[in-house]
Amino acid sequence: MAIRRRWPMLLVLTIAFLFLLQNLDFLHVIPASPDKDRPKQYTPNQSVDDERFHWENLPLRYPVSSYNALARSKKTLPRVQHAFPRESSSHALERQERQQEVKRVLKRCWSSYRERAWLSDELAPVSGSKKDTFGGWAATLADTLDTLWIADLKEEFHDGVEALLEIDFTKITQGEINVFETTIRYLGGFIAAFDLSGDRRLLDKAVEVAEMLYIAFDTPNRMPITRWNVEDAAAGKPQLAGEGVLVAEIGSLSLEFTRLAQITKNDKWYDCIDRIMQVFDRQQGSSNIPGMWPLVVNARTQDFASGDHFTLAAMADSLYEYLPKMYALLGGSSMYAKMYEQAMNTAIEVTMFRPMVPDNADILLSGSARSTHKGESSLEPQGQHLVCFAGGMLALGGRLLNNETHVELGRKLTDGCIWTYEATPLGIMPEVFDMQPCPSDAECTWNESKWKAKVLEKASQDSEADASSIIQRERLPQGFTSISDRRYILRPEAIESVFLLYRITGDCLLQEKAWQMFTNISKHTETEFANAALKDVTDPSAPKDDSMESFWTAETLKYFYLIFSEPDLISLDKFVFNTEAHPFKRP
Ligand SMILES: *[C@@H]1O[C@H](CO)[C@@H](O)[C@H](O)[C@H]1NC(C)=O
Ligand SMILES: *[C@@H]1O[C@H](CO)[C@@H](O)[C@H](O)[C@H]1NC(C)=O
Ligand SMILES: *[C@@H]1O[C@H](CO)[C@@H](O)[C@H](O)[C@H]1NC(C)=O
Ligand SMILES: CC(=O)N[C@H]1CO[C@H](CO)[C@@H](O)[C@@H]1O
Repeated sequence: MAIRRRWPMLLVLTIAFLFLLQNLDFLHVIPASPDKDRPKQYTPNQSVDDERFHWENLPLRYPVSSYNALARSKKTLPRVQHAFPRESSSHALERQERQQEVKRVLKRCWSSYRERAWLSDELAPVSGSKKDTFGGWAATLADTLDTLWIADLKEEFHDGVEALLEIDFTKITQGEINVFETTIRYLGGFIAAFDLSGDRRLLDKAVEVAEMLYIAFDTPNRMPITRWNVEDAAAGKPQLAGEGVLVAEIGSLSLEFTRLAQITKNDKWYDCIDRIMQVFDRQQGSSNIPGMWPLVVNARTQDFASGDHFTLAAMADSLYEYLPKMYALLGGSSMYAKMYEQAMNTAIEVTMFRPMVPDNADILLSGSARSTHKGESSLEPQGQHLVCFAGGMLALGGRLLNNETHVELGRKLTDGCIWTYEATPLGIMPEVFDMQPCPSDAECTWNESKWKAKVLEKASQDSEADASSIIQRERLPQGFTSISDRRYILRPEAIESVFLLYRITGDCLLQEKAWQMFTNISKHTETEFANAALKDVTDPSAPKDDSMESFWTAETLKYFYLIFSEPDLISLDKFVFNTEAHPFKRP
């Protein structure tokens, strides 16, 4: 409390001082264009005479001379959702029972958070204590609001909104914040909660977070700092964009800021992300694997093409996911259509493979590619839980851009995730593992001795062991050649794609698979208070981790709830989900 009170006064003095300094070289700064003829621009309700620090009053070192304007497309995009027929009453009954079970788990987690970790970032689900992991601004609360609304927990929602209004985004509990995580969880959470409820106070909160994040873009080339020291920024210290930044972190801020620009009719919010996406667009053909961008890029020199590691998986993921989603949110856009199509043409060819599995299932996984010379690449046949989003992305992109091949490939990738869930003793997929690619997608017959030979090769450090003893010791299900991370951290990506594919294709089998995933997950992760991450999905007796990240209630349970809802609840023709499962209204 003491810190919270003292902070703003200190800052006001520092800023006043820096403002004076700044004014000395004011002539070097290009003045921002006045917000001309935009009468409808939204003005947040902020009381200016409170004692809080206001980010929007911090002078910019590098203001923009004219904003890249948000375009409004008149195009009608193709229908995304399947035309669902009327369901039978027995199907409806079973579906509703399943949905109530998801809701029960959600309520249980929420009341433990309310009781034991209120206004902290996370509940610690094993010990029943709390922790701050994302800036200390009540991440679970901000991230879960829209889930509460969707699951018709309106009392909990309103209670949450009241508490949220007290969260002060100038109160920092850690030196550095992750701009991407703050954008997708907090900004995305507030925007979606506003889009659903229409409560203006949530929009004001979204603007408050965005005004803070906007300072991360205040660098000479307007590229944002992705791991950002908030205290230094608040003190007005000079900033430079990073030289090695993850493409996911710099490339997936676009949906949130674009939606904010649409709601507030303020181009400032679109401009800041458009400058980044223009660089991705211009350099898409220049990397070693044209169409894709390397995992790490240089934001300071704006070199987005040099690097040798290419993947749709961790640390790149939502850069690609946001391409078709931006297309949807903008109501069509030739730049995003081109970026999506070129990226997928390449990714399908160089990262996706059919693994050799005992039942010869016709499934796909998405691995990584290495390339040190333009035009050549080698596949790393890794599977990750996180990359399971890719099935849903391709199905959505395929519908929006009329490419049935993408919908089919999206289904095979989703089936790959379902398959790996079913292959482990707990019925839950591990974080990271390897499988053996078949010689071709068409020729893929299980060969046990080939699998064992690969297991031996991968475990080369124990030359004495034979394949069978490695398989036993490592608890490798048939088809897995190694498992390098055995955890399940309550992640959403598999159910996310199962949900999207269900809404897009209408295949009821996907609801059955979702139910199986849900029952296994809720059974194995349940604790006295809530649900916890698992240390090892291949060992039913393994202990749990004392962790429940906010995406469990923000994403995982939301998608489980929605797959058992009527298909017009958050229809994909009316909403687009950000990468934290926050639904934004499509214009
Ligand atoms: C603006 O916020 C104040 C509280 O901060 C509230 O009393 C007032 O009613 C709000 N005005 C509008 C127009 O919402
Ligand atoms: C559909 O996608 C595939 C793979 O990306 C591509 O090869 C094909 O040309 C696309 N078809 C159309 C009609 O765009
Ligand atoms: C299985 O793979 C081994 C090589 O690992 C090969 O010698 C054998 O012929 C294969 N079996 C079949 C039925 O293809
Ligand atoms: C491994 C495991 O527990 N799998 C179970 C997952 O859930 C379904 C029922 O929904 C069971 O049939 C599986 O045995």
